[in-house]
Amino acid sequence: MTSPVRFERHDDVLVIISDSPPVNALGAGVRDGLNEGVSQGIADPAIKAMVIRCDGKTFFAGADITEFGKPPKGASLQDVIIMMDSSEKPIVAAIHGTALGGGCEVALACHYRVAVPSAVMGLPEVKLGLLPGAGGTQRLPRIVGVKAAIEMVAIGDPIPAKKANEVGLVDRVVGEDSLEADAIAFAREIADKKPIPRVRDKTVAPDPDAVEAFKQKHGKRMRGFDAPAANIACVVAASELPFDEGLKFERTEFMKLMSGTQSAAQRHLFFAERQAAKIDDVDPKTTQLRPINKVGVIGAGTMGGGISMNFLSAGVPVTIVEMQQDALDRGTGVMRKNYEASAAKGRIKPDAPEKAMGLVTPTLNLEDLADCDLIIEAVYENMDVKKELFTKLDAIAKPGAILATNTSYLNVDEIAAVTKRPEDVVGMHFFSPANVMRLLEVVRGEKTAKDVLATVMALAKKIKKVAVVAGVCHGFIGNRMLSPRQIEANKLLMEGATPAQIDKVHVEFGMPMGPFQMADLAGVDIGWHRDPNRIESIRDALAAEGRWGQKKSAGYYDYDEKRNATPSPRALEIIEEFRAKSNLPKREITDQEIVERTLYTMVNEGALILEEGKAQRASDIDVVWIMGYGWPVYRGGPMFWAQNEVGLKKVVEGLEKHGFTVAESLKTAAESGTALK
Ligand code: TC6
Repeated sequence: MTSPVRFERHDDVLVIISDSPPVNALGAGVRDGLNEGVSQGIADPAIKAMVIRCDGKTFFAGADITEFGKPPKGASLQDVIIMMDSSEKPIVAAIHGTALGGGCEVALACHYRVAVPSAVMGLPEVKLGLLPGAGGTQRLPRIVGVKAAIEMVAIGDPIPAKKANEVGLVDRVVGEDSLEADAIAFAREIADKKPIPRVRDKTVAPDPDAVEAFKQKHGKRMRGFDAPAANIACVVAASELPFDEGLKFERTEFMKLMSGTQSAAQRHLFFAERQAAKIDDVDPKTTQLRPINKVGVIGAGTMGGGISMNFLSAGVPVTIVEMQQDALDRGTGVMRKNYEASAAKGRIKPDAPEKAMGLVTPTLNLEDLADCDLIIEAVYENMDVKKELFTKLDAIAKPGAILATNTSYLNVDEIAAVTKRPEDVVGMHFFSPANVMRLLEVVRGEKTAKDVLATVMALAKKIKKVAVVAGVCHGFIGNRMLSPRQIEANKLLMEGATPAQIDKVHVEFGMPMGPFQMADLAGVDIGWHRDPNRIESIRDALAAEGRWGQKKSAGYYDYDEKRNATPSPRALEIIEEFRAKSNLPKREITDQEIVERTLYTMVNEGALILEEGKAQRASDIDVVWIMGYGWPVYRGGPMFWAQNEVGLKKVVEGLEKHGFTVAESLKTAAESGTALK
């Protein structure tokens, strides 16, 4: 097999070039090639310095994640790095694209680094539940200090070349189009400089205040995760231990993370996210996409406004339609305010709000959508309303325009059937707040054309969403799985559990909130028939007494003016009164029973969704629940959790114990020890 790494001599400089698409990940072949190249450079008396660079779109984007968990092959990254570091001839890393993870560690082990202005450098291992295990946690702080190093390893966001240059990570920013030539020239400049600067020879002062301040500031976002604390501990070790001992400490912590369930879950998510973009029977290479240069959004409420912002931020003009002028003004006003708030916080450029809002055409006239390439309706969730609207859109929209509904439950085929072009109709289910939440469920109707699907998937990427294809069924993937959880949570209340107990189990599991906290946030009155004489559930009883949740400072919980929740004696009384009427005996409910009945049932529903072909793969379900509903990233999504953390046998036993009908595919997978697909 030919090596992905080649060597080119430029007189006294040896250029070592990796060409391993798509991202020059440091797989065995690349590591062996680097090993060989650096060895040759060291051994050859005619060579004074070396340059390491990559072909293609990026410098090494990290270790090859697909190799993790498999038996080691080829030279280890650690050994290659130690050889580079020890070389008596200087090595220059020439960086473009993204120098990430192991790639950044290779650069740190080089004696000098040059980068093009568009390059970024970072150690994102924490996002995979890991830490930079090839000396990154020991070298980085020795260059940038403890405070900046912790930011980089425990959050994992990369920094641009200019910033890297300011903090000393990059020695020179070179020409965008002359990386190799500039790197070779730089190598000649420094070739005879002695001593060769080695990061390992530096020391870094401890900074306990910075460590503490970081933990205070980011404690909430790190809740439940193992990797951030391990990354921080390694950086602290770099400031307290000699280099070699620090390396050993890093290795031990790395191995702990690598063998744990969290990293396996986070790596699963990395690939699941990318897999979700693929549609089994649609080839993006041969499918001609429809051009989307203008989008129409119907409804300027919270949802319509949020949806519009996605396109505006991506530079796509939006025509936004409302029925009343005041609603239209309110809607566009909220959008502007949201943009201005982001600009004030420095999250977007100061002129971004003006730019985005300049792309909006507000109107009361549905006919103004005639020139739109994609029209998304975000109106009231009612089949008759949607059918009437789609009938009108069918008459207005230009031929080839994609007609999308943002429905979260309704039958997309039934909506499509009122048009003469059901092949152009698709579901685009955004999650609230639609300008923030990354998930987009793309609902594929029976007749949705393949190019419509491919276009919407590509567009999702453009507006930075993670799109998952779902089939038509009540609630699609996400809300359909929410349903058994809600049903069981309510039954558990009736049997003797409290809202606080059920929510606590969910929060300790890692969800941002439990089912009743969520109900209080969304509004206990949602879906209530508003008839105080018709009390059919605990929820009705609470709603009838005006306990509509956070907006009324009372729901399943009581709220103070800062919206802090405390268990509500009155809500508990209402629950007791309702329970007494049903004559159900009250009993002690264990936390385990709550897990089995509210979470195992979701897995069961997920298995049914797969059986019915409403999701393409189990990992798509995981993406939906992590991106759309706050399932803890470190548990990899419900299907991954069931298979890899709990075990399907145990899930099946738990479901059967409580009398649930278990999905056939779940039973079979549990019995045969195979994966749910
Ligand atoms: C590490 O380094 C640990 C070190 C410890 C040492 C002991 N490995 O994202 P895209 C694939 S941990 C294998 O769509 P983009 C990806 O699956 C690693 N494969 O492209 C996809 O395959 P598909 C630290 C990888 O242009 C294809 O490449 N590094 C890897 O939107 C294209 O990917 C990271 O965490 C990999 N490392 O973004 C960086 N990376 O076409 C991870 C990508 O078959 N990578 N693939 O679906 C990224 O963040 C992004 O891929 C990117 C490019 C920014 C490099």
